Amino acid sequence: LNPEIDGHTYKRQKTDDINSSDPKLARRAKFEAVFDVIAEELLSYVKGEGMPKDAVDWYEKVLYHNTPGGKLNRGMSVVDTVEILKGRQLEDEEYKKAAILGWCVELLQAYFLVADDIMDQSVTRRGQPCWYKMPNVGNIAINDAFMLEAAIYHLLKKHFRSEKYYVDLIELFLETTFQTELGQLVDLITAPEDHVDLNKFSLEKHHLIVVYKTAFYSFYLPVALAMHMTGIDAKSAYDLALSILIPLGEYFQVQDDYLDCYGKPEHIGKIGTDILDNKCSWNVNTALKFATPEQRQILDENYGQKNSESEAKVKAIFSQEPISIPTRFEAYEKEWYEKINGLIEQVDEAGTGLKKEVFRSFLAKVYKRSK
Ligand code: GPP
Ligand code: MG
Ligand code: MG
Ligand code: MG
Repeated sequence: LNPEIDGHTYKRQKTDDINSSDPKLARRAKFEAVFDVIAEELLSYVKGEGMPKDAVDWYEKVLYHNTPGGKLNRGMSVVDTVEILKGRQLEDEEYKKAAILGWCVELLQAYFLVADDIMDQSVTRRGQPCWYKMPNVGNIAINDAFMLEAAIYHLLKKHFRSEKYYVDLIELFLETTFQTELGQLVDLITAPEDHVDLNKFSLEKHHLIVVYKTAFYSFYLPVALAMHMTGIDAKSAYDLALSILIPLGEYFQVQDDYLDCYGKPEHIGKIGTDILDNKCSWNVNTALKFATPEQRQILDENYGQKNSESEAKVKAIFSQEPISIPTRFEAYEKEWYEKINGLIEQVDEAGTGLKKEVFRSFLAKVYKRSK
């Protein structure tokens, strides 16, 4: 690793912000402070196993490079949801437990992203090089991804083993991981590198991919964790949560696909690779639906070709009439916002113990996001 970066450089010393008069900043800083605690727990476990100092330092860098530093929507939603469901501010111990579950979601995300960036051959993430692209990392990133995942179950055992919902938490993480890996599988095999066939794409296929690769872990998981923590156990309540959070997750991944092409790398923190990677994205599926025969031919010839000239030709077609991806995206966003709000309005609060505000606050976090 870059020798001038010692392990501690990654530590966030944001404790000052906890007392900030900006409530959003203070909230984030309070959540981030819990990461220092769990990172320390994981590192002292590794030290206790007698691992050499360079291994401990390596794991510290893996944890800090890959886990904090994102938007933290998923992790902080666990805390927000517990608070909304309890209808009051959390006591210190409750807060800490909810935040640990939140960080477990962020660790799951870190695990996925380290692996996803290798598979997608991405270059940057959150404004820095992807982990596997860092000096001296390379294929070690594969093991690092596994160790980010292992941290989840270590922390669950340490902090939740005596809770009656312990097994529910483990099953939920395992099940959600499997669903995400299924989504990733379909995402990858629908985008072979050496054989472009746009006839294999469809918006139905896209729907399947995004629900599995994104919606379960990003939207259902944080809320379901909070529901377990607050003692909700009726299956009907979980089904209801799923029926809103899956469409919300689909909307979120459509935004991700849109931003892959139309977001500014300096703003979204990553350079889009979907066109080069032959991905079954919302953009290309929408383009295929409205393309003229001439536009279709240009797409057939250039989509998924690993060169920037072809990529630029595809981008130009995406913005041309009658395809007009930006205009269609705007319409999609409006339609889904209304659709999801409609679903939220129908939530039976008394019958399930859920609150509309759980979903409203999650929707507010992602609506019209630009990164
Ligand atoms: C997002 O896809 C999906 C994931 C990050 C899940 C990965 C799952 C694994 C089992 C590794 P994406 O490639 O569009 O995300 P991004 O645009 O952030 O690279
Ligand atoms: Mg990717
Ligand atoms: Mg991917
Ligand atoms: Mg993407």
